[in-house]
Amino acid sequence: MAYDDLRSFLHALEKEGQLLRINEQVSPEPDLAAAANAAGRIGEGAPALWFDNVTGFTDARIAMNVHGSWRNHAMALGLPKETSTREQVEEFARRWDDFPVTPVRREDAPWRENSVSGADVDLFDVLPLFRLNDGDGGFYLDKAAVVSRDPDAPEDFDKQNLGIYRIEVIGTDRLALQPVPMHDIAQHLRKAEERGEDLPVAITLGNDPVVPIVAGMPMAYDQSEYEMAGALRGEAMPIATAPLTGFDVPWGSEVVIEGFIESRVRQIEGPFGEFTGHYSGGRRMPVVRVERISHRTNPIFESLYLGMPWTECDYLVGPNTCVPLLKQLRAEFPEVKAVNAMYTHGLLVIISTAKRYGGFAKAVGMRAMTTPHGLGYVSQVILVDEDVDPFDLPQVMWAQSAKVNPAEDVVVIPNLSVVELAPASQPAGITSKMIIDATTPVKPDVRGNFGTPTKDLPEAAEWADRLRSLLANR
Ligand SMILES: [Mn+2]
Repeated sequence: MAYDDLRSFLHALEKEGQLLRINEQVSPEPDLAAAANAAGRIGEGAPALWFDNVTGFTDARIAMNVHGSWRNHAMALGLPKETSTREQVEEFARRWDDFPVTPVRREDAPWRENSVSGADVDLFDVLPLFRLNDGDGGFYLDKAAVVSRDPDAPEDFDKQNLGIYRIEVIGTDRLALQPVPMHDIAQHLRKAEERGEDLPVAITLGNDPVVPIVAGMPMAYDQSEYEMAGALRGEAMPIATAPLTGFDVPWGSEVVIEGFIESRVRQIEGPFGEFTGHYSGGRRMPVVRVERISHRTNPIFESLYLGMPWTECDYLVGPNTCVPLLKQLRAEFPEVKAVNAMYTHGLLVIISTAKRYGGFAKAVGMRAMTTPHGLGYVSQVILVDEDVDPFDLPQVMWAQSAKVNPAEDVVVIPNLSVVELAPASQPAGITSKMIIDATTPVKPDVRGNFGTPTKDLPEAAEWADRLRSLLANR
């Protein structure tokens, strides 16, 4: 079952005990972020958090940690909350094959109820802003889906992009936005700036729970996030036309902010506590001039805490990174069995694969580094045999400890691209990358003494059942 907006999803979470209303009065800082931070520290099944009694705000409704547990992530996909992580990834991969599902356009978008434009725009009037980590340089919109179009192909629906970027509020009608060079919006901005034009953007806040999943997903440049949302939701994604830009935005958004990235203007943005568990410093970033805000009556402000993993961010970018990598690799290498990109936004990736011939696994590792996700993130790849489960870390460590001959199986490639946020990059945005080939060599690669592996005895499975029943009936 699909949710058409954030509100209906929050109701569903509440019915399942996966939303917690904080009724007592709290302060905007540090309580809101500290509570969402703590949600990642209380064990599995943490709920979404709802605040509407915040000191200093007369009319605020704030939702945090909406995707911040495997239970909530399952429900975002319309699955029962008990669905295991593995089953969620597998179901996600099945639904990927339904792509593309054409979205449905609706006229009556609820965010049309209220709007301000021009000199009346004041972001602080609409959004209850607060800081997340105590070293952050300002207020952030960190779960907004940003819509932009390719200036060379403005009518091309598939090249219209929906992406999540960190956005700092730097004035009543000014935002600083970080377009990572590997992301689609950076290509749109580069083309606009080459023409000396501003780039229109529609920044949508508080969306149905599949929108942040597709907006943060490394798809091909000309694959539509809305058509992928339809595949993941199991029904067409409702969209509407934004009044200023004419862009396609989610029908159900709480708030739609429209404006222009000003051509060739940069301003200091940051610092900001990031998904890497480190702050990124202040850097010069493009500036958005906000010209119109449309919003629902009593809008909900959705924010996401991120910092030292695990946080909501890690759930949100887990399966939506594993599955595109799996599918993109399999398109050329059907031998690839499974991909685990769950750690620190897939800076490290574990891939299980069968081998066509000697040296094959290393080729799979190099290909992972050149996928849309790989160009900006994958700096380490561990390759394991097809019978090793990349989600079973003790198995992976067994493969690495027993099968790797470091001089030949560890390959380091210098000076490749990575997001500037990667704390180990030097200079920022450049890193060496490593392949650890922990697969068993096959001909003509005859290295090592792997001739006779021990396998679990054929009778072991039956004995496991026997032991379980003996223990249960003691
Ligand atoms: Mn895109």
